[in-house]
Amino acid sequence: RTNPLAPGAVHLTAFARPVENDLLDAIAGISEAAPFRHMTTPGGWRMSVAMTNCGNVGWVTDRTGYRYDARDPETGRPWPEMPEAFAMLARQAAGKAGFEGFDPDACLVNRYEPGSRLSLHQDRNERDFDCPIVSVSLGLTATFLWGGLSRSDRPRRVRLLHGDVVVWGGPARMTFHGVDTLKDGESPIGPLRYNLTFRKAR
Ligand code: MD3
Ligand code: FE
Repeated sequence: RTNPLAPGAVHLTAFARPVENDLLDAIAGISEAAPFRHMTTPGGWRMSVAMTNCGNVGWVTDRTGYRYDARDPETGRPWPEMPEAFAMLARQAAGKAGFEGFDPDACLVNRYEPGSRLSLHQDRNERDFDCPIVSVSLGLTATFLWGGLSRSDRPRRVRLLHGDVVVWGGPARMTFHGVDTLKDGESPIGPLRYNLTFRKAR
C-alpha cells in the first residue's frame, strides 16, 4: 500500500517484506566486517542506538562532530560495499515515490534494543538535499516522531512496522524527526529493530 503521509513523504507498507531475508543476511555480513557500535555525540553522550554503515561513505559521530567518512574509524578499513539487494530496494522505493534514478552512496544501519531511542534531529550532513532519504524498518514496531521544519513543532507519531519503507524527499526532507523509546515485544526477528537509511551523501 502506498500512503502519502504529507508532501514529499511516502509510506510503502510492507514493501521490503519480499526481500527481508536478503536484507537480514546482508546486515549479518556487514556487521561481521564493521561491527555495530554505540557512537558518542559531540556533546559526550553515548547513543543508545548501535550503528554501522555500508557504501562508499558512512555516517559517524564522535567528540569532534558529525560527518560522512570513507573509513570505519573503529577498524581503519573502508566500509563494506553496499549489497545489491540494498541498492535495488532503495531505488525501487524511491521510484514509487517519484524519485527516479536514486543512487545512494551511503547506508546507515541502526540497531535498536528495547529502551533505545533517537532524539529529535535533522539529517543535514548530506551534500544535496534534493535527493530523498529512503528508510527501511525491520523487527519491532517503532513509534517514529515526525516534526516540522522547526525543532519546537509538535511531532506526529507514526508507527513503523516490520518491512515498512518510507521515502522522505522534497518538503519533508529537512523535517525534524526521531524515534520514541522502543518497547519490548515480539517480532519476526526477535526483540530488536533494525532501520536502514539510504542516503546520497556526496
Ligand atoms: C525524515 N533514523 O538514521 S528512519 C536516522 O528509525 C534516523 O532509525 C530513524 O532518523 C530510525 O537519521 C528514522 C526515518 C527517517 C529517516 C531520515 C529522515 C525519516 C526522515 C530524514 C528526513 C526526514
Ligand atoms: Fe534522521
